[in-house]
Amino acid sequence: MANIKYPIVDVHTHVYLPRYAAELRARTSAPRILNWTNGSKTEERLLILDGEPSAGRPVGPQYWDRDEKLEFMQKHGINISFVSSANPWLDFLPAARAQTLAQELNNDLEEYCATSPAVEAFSGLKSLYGFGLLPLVPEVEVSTIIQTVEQLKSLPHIRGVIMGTKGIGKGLDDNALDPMWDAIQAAGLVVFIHPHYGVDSTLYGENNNGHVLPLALGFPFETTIAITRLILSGVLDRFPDLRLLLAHSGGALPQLSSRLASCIHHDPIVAKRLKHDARYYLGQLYFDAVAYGSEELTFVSRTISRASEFQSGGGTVEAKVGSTRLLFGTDHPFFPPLEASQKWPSVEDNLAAIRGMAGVDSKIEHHANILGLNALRLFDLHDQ
Ligand code: 5CU
Repeated sequence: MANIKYPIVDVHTHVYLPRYAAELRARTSAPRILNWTNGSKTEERLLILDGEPSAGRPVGPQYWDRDEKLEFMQKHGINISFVSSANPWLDFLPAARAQTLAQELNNDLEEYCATSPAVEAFSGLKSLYGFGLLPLVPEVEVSTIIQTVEQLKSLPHIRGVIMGTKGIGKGLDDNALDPMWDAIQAAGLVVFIHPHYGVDSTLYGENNNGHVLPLALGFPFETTIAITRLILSGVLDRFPDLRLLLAHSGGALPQLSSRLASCIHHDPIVAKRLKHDARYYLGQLYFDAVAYGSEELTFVSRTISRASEFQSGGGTVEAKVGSTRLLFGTDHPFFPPLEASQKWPSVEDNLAAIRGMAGVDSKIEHHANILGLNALRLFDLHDQ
């Protein structure tokens, strides 16, 4: 299958739209954008993570300027990006403000994508599509969330929704969210589940390790817990057509899925609750390929493929799902190069990881799937 024609599609790439950046600038506590003066130089800084130094980190147009996104894509040969708001979304806002801002930002993102250049080699396709936002905050009416799902459905370049792990305050496994899952499933929107809170930075030790523990471990563990809770609560049984895309290759879920299955089996509360073995549900999920290593991606792919062995009646899992459920991502504008460089090492690492996966290296269509075709299928985009 050499010479396959396929686009490179980035499903994990973020933006702080100008309206959102303005919201952060108006704040006096995290999350916020502040002016930081160092000697004679004043620059804007971003403060979003728990425990981040009070001066935050440099922030600039790479976070909000669409031209910078397009330039980054061109530099790395990326044809299409599915852009999502970066964390912490609307989590910190009161319900009324979250509701208004969600609708406004969704319209802004539609405009951002709708007016993006067409992809030359793939007629009918734009270079930018988006994941919208829902007002997922405590005290919001679920009917308001459903209205926002309806809004997203009406925006042609918005193909999904990004959300964190808190739901409306009680996590994603909160039964009160069932009408939301139902509406999202009916709308055919893809849900991108992304972490923000990590785990307590003082857990099991006190040394200062900068952002390493929260980003390398806290983020993926948060995703692992959130998706495990969804599985345990039966959401994937009740909404089998829900399409969930997990950040950072699903965190530790692939690695821990057999252990999870065993723990469920031995637990009197949960043992009879689920329709399937826990490992089955991996075949129902999508995983970004933001893992930085071939061995890890190979493992994730094999673990997803194995899901078909755990069918217990009802529902079908494709026989070889592994490479059709992994999707290339960059995490732009996070993880920028430390020195001026033509290409971003973080992106090059993720591309090399895909190209170096065991068992797929000689099969060009597997690369094509992970680098772009899986995304076209997942988001229902067709070259004309
Ligand atoms: O570097 C970071 O803090 C982050 C973040 O906050 N969100 C993300 O998606 N990637 C990296």
